[in-house]
Amino acid sequence: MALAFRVLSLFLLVCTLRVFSEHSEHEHDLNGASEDLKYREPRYLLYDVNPGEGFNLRRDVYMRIAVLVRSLNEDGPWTLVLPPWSRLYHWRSRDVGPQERIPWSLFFDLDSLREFVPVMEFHEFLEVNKKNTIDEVYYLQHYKEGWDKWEEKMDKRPCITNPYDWNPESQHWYGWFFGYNDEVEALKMECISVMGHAGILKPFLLKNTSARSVMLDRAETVLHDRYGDAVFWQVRRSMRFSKQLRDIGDAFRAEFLDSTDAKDKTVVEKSWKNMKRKHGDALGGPYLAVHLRRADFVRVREKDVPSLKFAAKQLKDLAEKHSLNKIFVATDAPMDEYKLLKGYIGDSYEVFKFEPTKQMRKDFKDGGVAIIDQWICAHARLFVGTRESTFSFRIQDEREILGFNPDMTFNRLCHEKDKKCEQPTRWHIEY
Ligand SMILES: Nc1nc2c(ncn2[C@@H]2O[C@H](COP(=O)(O)OP(=O)(O)O)[C@@H](O)[C@H]2O)c(=O)[nH]1
Ligand SMILES: [Mg+2]
Repeated sequence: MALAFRVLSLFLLVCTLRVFSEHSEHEHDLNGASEDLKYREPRYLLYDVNPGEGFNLRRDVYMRIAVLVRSLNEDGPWTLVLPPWSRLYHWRSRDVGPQERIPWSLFFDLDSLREFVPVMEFHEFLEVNKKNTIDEVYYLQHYKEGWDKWEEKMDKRPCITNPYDWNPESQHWYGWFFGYNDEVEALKMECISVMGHAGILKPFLLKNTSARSVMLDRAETVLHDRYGDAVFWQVRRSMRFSKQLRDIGDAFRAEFLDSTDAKDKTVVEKSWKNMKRKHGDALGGPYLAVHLRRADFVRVREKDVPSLKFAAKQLKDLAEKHSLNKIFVATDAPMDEYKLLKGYIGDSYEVFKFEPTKQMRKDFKDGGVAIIDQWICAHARLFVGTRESTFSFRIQDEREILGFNPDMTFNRLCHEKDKKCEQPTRWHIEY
């Protein structure tokens, strides 16, 4: 079954690539020389992110790089190689098997991603690449001297820090490579100081290197070309969660929250391209959802994270105001904190939390369970998040895509001392 799936996905991938190259400007006679075939082979762009970054910022970095690769495809076929998910800081569960080398297909719908840009998994790349080396790695960094005025620029510079090591035996570079450090090496490694948007890398990739596979490490160093424009939203809309995770979330909504797409006006089109909702189109299920970010935030964002008691008060006030009797809680808090919160909310409201089965946790790991929480939050009548949490931000964009009234989305909990309680910036969808 797993093998059949892999064969099928490889086949689909090859089809996608073919379609892509058929539109390329380097169209040649298919019966032509091997030279032509060589030209038609795609180049591969790989990337990685600062190891300390969490899942939801990584999703944002994908968007920046996907826009770059799409733009590279105006010149010739390029494929974006998806960085496997390995050992993220927040994935602490010990009883779910190793949380390493997780392919994107566990979390995302790759066919949907491919409607924006050609992508492939890293293990697929290793298969088509036929060798365990990446041609060139560019480690992005800031300018050592800092900067006084913003200007777009990039320069090859000595590395300020360098996590890659030269292997004198193989004459290659060792590196982390998404947890494939025992198997994969790079032929060349250099550092580039850069200040600018992801698009600044395009001329470099087209003119200054002809390597077949190029990896950009610390890709979060470059910014979105245009944050919040229609292209930004296209790539965001293409980032659909995998069907299996959405199904689990939907089943939970139906069973406990009296929430179904037809009733809540959140039916999704088969392709994201056909989905152009307006604010207010979606109603959402009859529940309030909160993303209560705790764990490290209690320490590092002390001023923004309310006490559990004050969080409970805010939730009760909101539920009452909107006549909602059910409260769904997505949180990274330990169970005892969740129980305290539930106690503070009291018996006037039904309080829910998604509790995965042991098998679900094994199958989908901490990352998958978090996505199910996000999906359930995305379908609530009213959503309240945590300040500066990218986990909350991704729920907000999901709700923009579904077509909620922004008043029901851009809300957050506040600390008891924060009398102003400024609400989140409203990043509205553009088509
Ligand atoms: N299941 C679940 N996990 C969460 C929740 N909030 C945070 N997490 C976990 O903690 C991580 C937080 O990191 P990140 O994605 O960077 O979001 P941020 O740190 O809030 O900006 C998530 O990726 C999840 O693994 C939650 O409500 N439910
Ligand atoms: Mg984080």
